[in-house]
Amino acid sequence: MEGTIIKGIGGFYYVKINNDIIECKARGKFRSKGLVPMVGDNVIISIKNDQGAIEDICKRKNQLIRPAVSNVSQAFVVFALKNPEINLELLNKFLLQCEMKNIKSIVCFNKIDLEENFINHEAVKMVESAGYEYVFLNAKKGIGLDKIKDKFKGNVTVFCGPSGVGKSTILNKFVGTELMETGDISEKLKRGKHTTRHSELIEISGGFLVDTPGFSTIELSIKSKESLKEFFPEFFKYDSQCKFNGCMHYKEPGCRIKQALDEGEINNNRYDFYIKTLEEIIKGGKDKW
Ligand SMILES: Nc1nc2c(ncn2[C@@H]2O[C@H](COP(=O)(O)OP(=O)(O)OP(=O)(O)O)[C@@H](O)[C@H]2O)c(=O)[nH]1
Ligand SMILES: [Mg+2]
Ligand SMILES: [Zn+2]
Repeated sequence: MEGTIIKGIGGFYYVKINNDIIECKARGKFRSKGLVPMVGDNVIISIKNDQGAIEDICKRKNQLIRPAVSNVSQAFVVFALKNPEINLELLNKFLLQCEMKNIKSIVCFNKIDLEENFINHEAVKMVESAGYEYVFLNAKKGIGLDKIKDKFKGNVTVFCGPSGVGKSTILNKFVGTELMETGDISEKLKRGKHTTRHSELIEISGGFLVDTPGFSTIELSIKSKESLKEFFPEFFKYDSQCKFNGCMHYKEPGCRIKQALDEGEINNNRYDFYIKTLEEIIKGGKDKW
């Protein structure tokens, strides 16, 4: 039987199969291979005397470290239009991280109540120009959340973004309890900040939601400077149109991407971020921000 690990506690894994949740132990053979089952894994299990056993782990599509979840298909990248101000570079880092992990990203611009002219915000123009989906939210009032809910079906979804933007507020609305501490509460309960919580998958609208926000720290794991451009989807339509094969859209003459930049087809902030990241890779040794 095949199912999905939705929770792991003290050596037990809880595997969801259709409408059942089966408590399973992992077989010893995983340990010897250095493979540990994780939340999100699709697994083959057997059941004997009411005790489930994980027999095999299906190949992972991807793997996040914080939270430790595999097979994430979709990320809502949350930023607040104000309080805190959007850091465009950081937003691009989140988008790049999702591309590298093969996760579809949808940007959530939260706190629209604090920014009158939010539609013309620099960040919105940038995200639009790069071709990413985005939604506007007022999480506190629950405005726009239905647009997110529609997208859960068939996905394993994670929320990510910097501190204070409203991730816990949004998750609370979906999970329906005060499971996630919001900023207001954690002020009062400082010691709660260090309690380790294991992530769980929660079934919502025909999909799974990771119940803790993901990667506020970002790992950059690009194998070569040549592959960076593959993670900028707005470059794709100019594929093979540069003068030189293998053009890195950097200092090469006859670059179609730089032409598109001059013509305003490619967003300045996106290109600047691409070059900055490329230079960091060229300088070498940088595998973390
Ligand atoms: N004005 C306004 N405030 C909001 C909105 N959504 C959330 N907030 C407030 O923003 C603050 C931070 O929200 P959180 O949900 O704790 O943010 P977070 O992203 O979980 O932050 P970390 O846990 O530090 O990563 C809280 O005081 C929320 O009440 C919104 O749409 N408008
Ligand atoms: Mg939070
Ligand atoms: Zn080029």
